[in-house]
Amino acid sequence: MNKITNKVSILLILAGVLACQPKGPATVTTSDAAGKVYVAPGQYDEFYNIVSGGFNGQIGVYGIPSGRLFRILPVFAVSPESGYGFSEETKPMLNTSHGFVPWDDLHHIALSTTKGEHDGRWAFANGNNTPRVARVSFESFRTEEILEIPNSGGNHSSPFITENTEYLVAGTRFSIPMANKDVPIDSYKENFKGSISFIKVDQESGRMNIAFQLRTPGFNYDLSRAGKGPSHGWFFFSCYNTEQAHTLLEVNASQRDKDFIMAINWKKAEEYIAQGKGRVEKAKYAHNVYDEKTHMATSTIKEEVVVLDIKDFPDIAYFIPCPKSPHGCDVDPSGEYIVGSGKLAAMMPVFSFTKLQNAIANKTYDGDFDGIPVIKYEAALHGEVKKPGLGPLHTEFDEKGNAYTSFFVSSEIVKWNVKTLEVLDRVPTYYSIGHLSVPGGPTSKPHGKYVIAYNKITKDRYLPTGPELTQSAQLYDISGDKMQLLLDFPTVGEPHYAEAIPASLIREKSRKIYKIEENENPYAAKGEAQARVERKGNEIHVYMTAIRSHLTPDNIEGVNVGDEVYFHVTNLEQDWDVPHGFAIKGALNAEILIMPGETQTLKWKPQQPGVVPFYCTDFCSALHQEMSGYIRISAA
Ligand code: CUK
Ligand code: CUA
Repeated sequence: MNKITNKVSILLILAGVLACQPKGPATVTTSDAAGKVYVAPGQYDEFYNIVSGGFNGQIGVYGIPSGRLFRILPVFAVSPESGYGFSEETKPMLNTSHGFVPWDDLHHIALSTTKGEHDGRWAFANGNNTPRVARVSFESFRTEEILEIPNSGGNHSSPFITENTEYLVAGTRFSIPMANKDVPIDSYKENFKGSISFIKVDQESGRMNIAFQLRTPGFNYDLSRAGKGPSHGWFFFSCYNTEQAHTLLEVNASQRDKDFIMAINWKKAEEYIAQGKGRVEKAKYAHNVYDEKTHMATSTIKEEVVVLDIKDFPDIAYFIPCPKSPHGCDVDPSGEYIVGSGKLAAMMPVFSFTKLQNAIANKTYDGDFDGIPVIKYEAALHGEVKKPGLGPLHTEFDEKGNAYTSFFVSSEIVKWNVKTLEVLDRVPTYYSIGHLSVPGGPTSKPHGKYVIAYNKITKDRYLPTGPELTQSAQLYDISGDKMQLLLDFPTVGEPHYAEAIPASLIREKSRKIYKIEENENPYAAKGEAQARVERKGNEIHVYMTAIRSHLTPDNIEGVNVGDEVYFHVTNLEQDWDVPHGFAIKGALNAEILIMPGETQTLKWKPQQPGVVPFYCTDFCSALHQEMSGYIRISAA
């Protein structure tokens, strides 16, 4: 065992020890802490917390400081609760070049910004597994767009946004042979490449389009952040496995003393693309859009991407050495400092954007990698945070020049000063924190009142529920010099990244009314007079309306075994918060849920003769139980 693998083993053992022997203090329930998280009945929380659901494939919406769960937004996973992925209108959202993929592993959230500040327009999220990014609207609180990412394997360095949401950036975690080439795995160094997609975001509609992809060396790309303020126009990526190992069995990927932070001048890349220097490559990927007017999703398969090979352009990319397997790569609110969190390193380097620019101007290089300049470590270094903790992962910031870094192995949050690099405070987390979030923490305008820890292990913190314990978050007050633990709250799914945003930016716009007269769904029945049943061959189309407290039509006959029945249910309500549901016995799909003014369709293939009841599934009035009907099925 060499020295390095030794070190890795020690870290892993330490992590194991911590996980097995949780130690106190387990509680901090002072009335002071309770008062700070208490949101009186009928009152609102100050922040929305938009939290990744990890392998649940969804996003959780919580209130801060109360930690109350408001909503689960399905993104990459079907949702029986809302009918997402079950209704005919939403099924295309989960289409990919591989077909219908109703699950994914959602890690990161990016809330849209303007001039580096949260603007409350959209949330973006990544699907790691079948590489995708999604856009959720804060008006509809619904996934409105999903874009598959070609040439990507494990879409982890994603999605991160530029200062004005010009681009959403998605970097591949695994390098792979491009264009699905069938090559021996041990030809890694020769054939495997990285790929980073720059996805243009339309500022009006939010629609995403892959503007270009950068072809990069065969590393693993873990996380990234855009520059802001002085560093606007740049993007920084943490890279590990710069050894380009294709098996991790011998901890191959951690042999080097330093890996890299890759600095990309995306404004330059944009110029080359505008000059037509990109090369068009074949690549299949799905682009799915939910239309607000028709209330329907459509999926389009696209065939091409434009590629720039960074090694062919001398002034797009630079490598900064960063010890050791950097995970998080975070930019402070001023845009000057870039924090590299080497998860196997004993200190944390902080780089200076000004110094990086000087190093580039003076060519203060330490050779190159594959033709791409490697900046001299010291030339870009602002300084190192010494012995901060074990296993640094992610850093967020407050507005007073402080940084908060999560340490997975030593299970703590450490507060330090970005300029002086002095460690100011540390608090334990229970246990093994992954990401953390300060409201506005990744933006140029943080609201440094709280930091929220998203933990990997919850041993002994909650009532046990079998071997699978709840996932969990913890809320800390950071308004004073010392951090104070206020609250534990469970989360649904494994929380990776999350962002918290002032509620005032979202609250009012989300009270959206879909006007029935603007409903352009071709199957809408915009009043009870339009409710009807039509036969087209063996298809039965039921144009149904729902309003408190009846479904129309509520007695349907003339349907045979072998017919395909489409229930197009239009919710005629114009009170913005009165959805109706619809379900029928034996349908392979779940229920559907129809928002006021909308139309959603449930498809059903009756298998046997008889009379089958259907009903509204969402309690909507005192006569909710009466919102039902019968359909008669006759032998074919
Ligand atoms: S990763 Cu989960 S702790 Cu996928 Cu953002 Cu760092
Ligand atoms: Cu409509 Cu219950």
